[in-house]
Amino acid sequence: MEREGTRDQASADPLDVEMREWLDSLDYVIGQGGPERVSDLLQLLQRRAAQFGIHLPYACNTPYVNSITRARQPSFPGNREIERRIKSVIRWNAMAMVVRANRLVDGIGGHISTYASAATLYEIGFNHFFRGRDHPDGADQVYFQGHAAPGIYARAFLEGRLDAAALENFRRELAPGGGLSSYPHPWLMPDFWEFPTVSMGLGPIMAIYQARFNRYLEDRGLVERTGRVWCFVGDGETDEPEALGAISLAAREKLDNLIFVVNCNLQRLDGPVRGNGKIIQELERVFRGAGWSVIKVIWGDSWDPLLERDHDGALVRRMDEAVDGDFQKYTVAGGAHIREHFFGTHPRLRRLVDHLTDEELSKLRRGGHDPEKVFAAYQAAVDQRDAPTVVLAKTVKGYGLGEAGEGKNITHQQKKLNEEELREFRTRFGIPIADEDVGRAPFYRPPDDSREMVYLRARREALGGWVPARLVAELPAVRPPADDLFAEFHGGSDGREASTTMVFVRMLAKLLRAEDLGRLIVPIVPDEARTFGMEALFRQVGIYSHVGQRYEPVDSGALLHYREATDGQILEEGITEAGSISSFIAAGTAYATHGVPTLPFFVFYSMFGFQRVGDFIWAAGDMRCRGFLMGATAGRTTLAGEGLQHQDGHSLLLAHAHPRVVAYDPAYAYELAVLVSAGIERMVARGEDVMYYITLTNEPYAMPPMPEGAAEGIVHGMHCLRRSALAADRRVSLLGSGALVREALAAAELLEDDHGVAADVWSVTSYQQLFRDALSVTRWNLLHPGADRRVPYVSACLPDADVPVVAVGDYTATLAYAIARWVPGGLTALGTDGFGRSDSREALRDHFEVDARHVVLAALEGLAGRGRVAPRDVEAAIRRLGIDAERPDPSER
Ligand SMILES: Cc1ncc(C[n+]2csc(CCOP(=O)(O)OP(=O)(O)O)c2C)c(N)n1
Ligand SMILES: [Mg+2]
Repeated sequence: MEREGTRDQASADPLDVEMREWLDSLDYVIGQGGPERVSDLLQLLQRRAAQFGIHLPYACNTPYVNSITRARQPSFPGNREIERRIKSVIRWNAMAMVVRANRLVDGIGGHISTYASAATLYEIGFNHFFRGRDHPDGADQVYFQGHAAPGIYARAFLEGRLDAAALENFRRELAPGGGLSSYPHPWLMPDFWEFPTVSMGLGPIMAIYQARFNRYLEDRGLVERTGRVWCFVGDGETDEPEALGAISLAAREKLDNLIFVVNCNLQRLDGPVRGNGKIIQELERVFRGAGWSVIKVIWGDSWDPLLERDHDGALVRRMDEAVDGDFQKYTVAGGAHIREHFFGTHPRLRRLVDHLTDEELSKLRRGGHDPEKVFAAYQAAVDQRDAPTVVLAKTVKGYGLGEAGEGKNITHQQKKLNEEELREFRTRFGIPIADEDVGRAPFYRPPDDSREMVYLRARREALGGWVPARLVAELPAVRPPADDLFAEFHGGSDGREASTTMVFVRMLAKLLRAEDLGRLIVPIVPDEARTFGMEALFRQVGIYSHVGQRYEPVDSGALLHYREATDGQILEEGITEAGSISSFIAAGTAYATHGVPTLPFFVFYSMFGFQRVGDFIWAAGDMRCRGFLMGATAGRTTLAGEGLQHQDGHSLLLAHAHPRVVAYDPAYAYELAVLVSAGIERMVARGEDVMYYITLTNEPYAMPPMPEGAAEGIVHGMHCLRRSALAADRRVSLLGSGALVREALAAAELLEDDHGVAADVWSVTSYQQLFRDALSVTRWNLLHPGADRRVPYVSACLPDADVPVVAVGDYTATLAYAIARWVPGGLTALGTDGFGRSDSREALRDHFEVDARHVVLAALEGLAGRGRVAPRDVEAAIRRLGIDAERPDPSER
């Protein structure tokens, strides 16, 4: 700074002369040698300086100007005027959609200002880049910013894909004839939206793994060619850890099929994203540091002449110096303010804009609103090789809303424009709506044969069809696995001990070899393959790596060495559940996005599943994702030793609420086999949009053979394991789940041997499925009072109100209590409420009061309640079982 001051005062300073000479030399090389030569020379100088111990300060930032100078901008291939008119009409309809919806139903919501800021970013994409399904080079996959949806609908309206009635019912999906969903929801609009993005941060990471999965499909020969992945992100959204959390993967994998466009309108919901700093510079640092190509689109063309006259760099310095809070203010405060506060800080700067009026100053456009600058950026992005690209585009939030909100802090939630504001909007964008009509905010579509409509259709045709569009093409027939694949698991283990995890790994290995289906299976693990004993698969099918294996693994001599291969099948994601579930989603939706029905099996620590990435699983349901979520090391007391943060006693409770998740807690190999087989049948053969969540445990025990006819009950949620042969009038039914089935069986023996109580034992594989069935039957009965009563499956299994029912499981008691309403005599549930802790299984089951002794106690107590056992006998049993009745409640410890 001081040096600059000195230069101003004395132009004959020898230092100045020296500087001039250096700059002249540089100009010469730029003129003669081109950019590569310049870059080589600068690097040479830098290395030379380093030899003398001189290091440049570390900088990941370039000056606050466009990455692509005017001189390097490609010529614009489109018709600027027609594209502007199309965009204006879309702007109007997008705004009108929200305004009309809120007039009809006050408070129905919707967003105007986000799309208003992003219209050029999208329209350049639609007119020049986004490839549809018919494009010979493969369709692009576009992740739209969720709350920019009105703009995307408004374009589809012009395209003739949505009619005015649909727009009229924006956010009123239950209106007659249906309506448009608030945000991109494939579940609700399965022909239109592909990617749900409105839970912020999920879109960006899903897009990264989508781009990587596309490479996987190509490398494994499952798809010949895939298109590009475009992800539109809000600048505020980048605060979400998921949004930036995987960007280094994208660079490491050299995903040049991936383009992020960050709409830097400098605002989020409440106010500025970085009032005291600069979001574009911050993101530039982060992305460059991670190895991305970064293209900044900051200034529109009206700034170019000013920058070209900025010989001493004063303007660029001022651009660097002003913070985002200032830039937001310039949008709102007008030309005189900009002259005074931005250019007025230095006499030379002020002189630079002497020839411009205040109005002209206020119209100096930002780069993200300049079609040619945006086009240049996208062109550079698609031309980029070996790295992903992020386009950082500076825009104005609520662009065009004027007094109604442009750049204001309230703009995010602006949903209502008065007549005056509508008129201004109409005039600013030249929409042919008469003064007397404008107050109604009618939708407007140019005549079909107008130049705009002809142009718009021609562009989409040239680019291969509509975007977004979700299509489920006729899928190739996939032969189901042969029956004998599962047969071995039905037969039991002959007394040999195995855990359900071990059984599953064996099943997976066999499935991977299955004809047809095998190659479609995508095993996914977040660095836990060894934990689950899956390392044999490394050799069998290999770990996917685009570059293969460039090193000799340390364990190369071992049979099960760490084998990476370009056609490897396993996605070994490293320690990222968010990344793994993103891969799961890409694989589980490939049937729709690529017409390839890949079937993912994501195996993870059950504790780090629904709890950690539940929002992704919710989005996966919305996306109609298919696949298996395998929650290994499940059960609060079954995973011994690992303690409070690992022991999962509630993932089934979380899974319970996911509409498209079918959740199971199997105990035995044959149950697992029946469930996996049923899941494959539903997802692959019948094409149902469901995901299976299946818990796996690491407790080894002998696997019994499958009882005759058990399969149906296993799928419905419960089947009988043991019918008591005891002819006693005191009977109980014991329900066990997962590994705790064995506690129920042990309790049955104790009850019979010590108390003369006949005990039937059921394995409940899914409280969720029992609950859903009962709920649906109850609803039907409610709506059909005159008809014969239907009976829920669980009530049919447990019909006798006189027989106490005790449920024991390794999950919170809520799970079993969910069905209590349909168990005629009610039930007592023993569960594992409270934090887990490290100890042996035996100690933990005692602690949580879910071992066989506590099941016996609950059964006796149930009989006592029915007058079948005397209370003092229950007290005696407590003593005999060694239960301390006064110890603290485990759910609070
Ligand atoms: C996970 C999550 N948290 C909060 C929200 C609510 N929300 C919707 S839009 C928004 C602000 C978005 O700001 P930005 O990302 O900058 O997008 P802009 O509208 O400015 O383009 C917020 C907080 C959400 N949709 N998802
Ligand atoms: Mg923003």
